[in-house]
Amino acid sequence: MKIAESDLIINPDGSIYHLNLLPGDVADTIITVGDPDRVIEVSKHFDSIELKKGKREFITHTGFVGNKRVTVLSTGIGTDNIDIVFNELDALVNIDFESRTIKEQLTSLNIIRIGTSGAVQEDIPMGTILASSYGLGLDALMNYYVQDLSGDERNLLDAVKTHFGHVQHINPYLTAANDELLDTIGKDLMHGITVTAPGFYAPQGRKVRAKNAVADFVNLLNGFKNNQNRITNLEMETAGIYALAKVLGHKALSINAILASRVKFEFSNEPNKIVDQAIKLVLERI
Ligand code: R1P
Repeated sequence: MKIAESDLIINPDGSIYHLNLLPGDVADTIITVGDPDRVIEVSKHFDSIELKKGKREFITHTGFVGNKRVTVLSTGIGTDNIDIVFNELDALVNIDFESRTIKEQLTSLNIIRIGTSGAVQEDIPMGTILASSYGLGLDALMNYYVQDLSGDERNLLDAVKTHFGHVQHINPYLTAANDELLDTIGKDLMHGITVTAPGFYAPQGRKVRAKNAVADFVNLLNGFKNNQNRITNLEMETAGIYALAKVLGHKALSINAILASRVKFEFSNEPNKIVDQAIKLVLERI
């Protein structure tokens, strides 16, 4: 079936609407970062760069690490941006732009987020590089997609919903990391459930001037336990990445550079160094 021009917008030069990329501009291994300035911090480690493009907050560099073709792309902040990035990346590889139809042979991308994050458990030191075993979304993105949960995901999500019982207005969703990427790129790293919030201040329990509607938010998160699973950290993209990757048939892993402790009320004095360690670790393992 032909996809409508209003549903999948292709620019006059044949590029996809927001990302400004042509099919073929992206590698099968894609690193996503939130901050557009972090793209160059990743691609400066590439052995060669074949392409640099961008539009809005979506900056893309594609090149080679050894023999491996890799793309690094900035998403900006939040799961509303993840919706755009993931649908457009998928379209670049899985939609024939000429006929506007889904290709018969689908491509499954490997997508690795390198992002920053705050810890919600006391025993997680600043500078930890943490791999998200699950993404737990407190934002509304997955109210608009049909998700097919595994038994394991369903049980864990049910336990979270019971724990959040009194906070009725949140409808959380949950997706596991891709096992293969977690066992390779995420091997030897601390693992945990990463909470994805729909904002940075009250939606992550920060108190500045406005009055927060959810009391003791960080304690609500760090008090959750289910078998060996606990909530380790907070950020703003992982759950959307995991959920949409699975819906679209891609593999995803989120690597978090822990720059803050939300329980000790501290922020790192060497954030760039920690992020660089996370970047080098991922590039060595992809
Ligand atoms: C908030 O400051 C931003 O930092 C974190 C959050 O997920 C959010 O995007 O990640 P990045 O450093 O990758 O942007």
